[in-house]
Amino acid sequence: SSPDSDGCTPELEKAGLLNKTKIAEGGRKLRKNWSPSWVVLVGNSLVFFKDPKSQTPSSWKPGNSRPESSVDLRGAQLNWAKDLSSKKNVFKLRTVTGNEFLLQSEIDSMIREWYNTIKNVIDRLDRE
Ligand code: I3P
Repeated sequence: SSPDSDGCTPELEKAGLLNKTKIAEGGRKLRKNWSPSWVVLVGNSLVFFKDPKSQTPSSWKPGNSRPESSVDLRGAQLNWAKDLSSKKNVFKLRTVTGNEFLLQSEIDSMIREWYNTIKNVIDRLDRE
């Protein structure tokens, strides 16, 4: 069980390296700029870290290093996005605020795991 037995620190659910590009900000389309991102799913948020060098367990503990950005999954939409990229294994995450991200991995099993894990969080929040 977690050392945080008071439940005040959200559970770390998943972390890994994915290719990421933001394609819209507040509904306004952005130019794609793919880059590797260290992605951490913690509580109701997907948190993006820029520096792939800081991939140690201590560095992605909440609060230990500064995220590049983070996404609130409440009300978010998740869809496979075959038609939005020439790359394989791409899904799109759209926030309630109209920010859109594409996430991608060359590893089929990895992208499927991320899709399923994020989907589960969104569905759980929808039921609350
Ligand atoms: C884009 C770049 C992206 C590509 C995008 C291009 O060109 O090659 O990798 O997206 O395709 O426009 P640039 O570097 O000149 O901005 P994918 O790799 O996801 O296909 P798109 O315009 O069809 O989205």
